[in-house]
Amino acid sequence: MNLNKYLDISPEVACALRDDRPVVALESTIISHGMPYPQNVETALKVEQIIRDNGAVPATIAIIGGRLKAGLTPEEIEYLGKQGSAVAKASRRDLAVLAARGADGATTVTTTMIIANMAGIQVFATGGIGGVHRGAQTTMDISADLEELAHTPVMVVCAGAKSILDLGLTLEYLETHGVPVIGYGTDELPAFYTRTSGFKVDYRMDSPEELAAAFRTARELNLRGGMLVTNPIPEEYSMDPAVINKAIDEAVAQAEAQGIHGKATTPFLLAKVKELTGGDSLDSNIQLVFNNARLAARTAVALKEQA
Ligand code: PSU
Ligand code: MN
Repeated sequence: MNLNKYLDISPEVACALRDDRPVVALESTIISHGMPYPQNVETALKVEQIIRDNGAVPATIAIIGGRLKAGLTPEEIEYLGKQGSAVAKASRRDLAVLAARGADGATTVTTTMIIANMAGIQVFATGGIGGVHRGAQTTMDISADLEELAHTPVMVVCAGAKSILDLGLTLEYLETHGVPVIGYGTDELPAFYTRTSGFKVDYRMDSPEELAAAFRTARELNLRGGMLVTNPIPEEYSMDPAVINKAIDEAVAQAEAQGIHGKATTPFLLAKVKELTGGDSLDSNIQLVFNNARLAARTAVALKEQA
């Protein structure tokens, strides 16, 4: 366990790490910027329960009062959820400034990976990752999440990426940077709300044991970087591609018309898509996070069993 001066590991998470028991990291931007209150808090707490039910200890990650937190109390989760987008969305470039100022920050996939790795947590569950945005050929808008996956040895279990992004370019970027993209029970990259995207993943795997073995081998080979596990949304919650893609195209057009850029782009697009599809996309979003939490917990358990 790492005793970083800025890092606070909750007693429960510290105890699990000390005993070499499975732990799963969870991000907090999905709470503050990814879903409305109170569904965000309800979802975050339920996700923690699902991880426990599947044999692992949850560690929700955030920056609170400048402290890098691995493991939040329910009160801290409630606080972040209520604050919503008033909390800074913290990526790699924000981490030191927020910590130095004693400020709060909701961690993205990037900063959740960084803090998980500092704490000694290897598996992380979320909804969707950031990626290469449509039009990145000229805007150069590429999420820091991809760079982090290239460098930090954490397995990220997600439901693929939303087609607010250019999924083809996202895969190209990951290939260049040496990040394996695994499809769980599928050969195709899932597109968050839908199980298919038309793009192939690098490898298909069908059990938590298989995921754990690949990740463990990467560590034994001393390879830097993480592994991206893409887990399709359960069939019964998947959305009609025509409906969701129409909403996404509309959201992207509005972002462009309003000149939205930088860190505001992804939260803007997420909120617009939600607005345009009513509650349906929120329901799907919540269910796929639950599904990823289950797989991440089982994989964290398998990793410890193989150790
Ligand atoms: N995509 C989603 N839901 C999310 C995010 C992305 O479908 O909640 C959040 C995650 O925290 C992700 C971040 O790490 O947005 C990426 O932001 P950006 O594109 O600005 O790097
Ligand atoms: Mn960006």
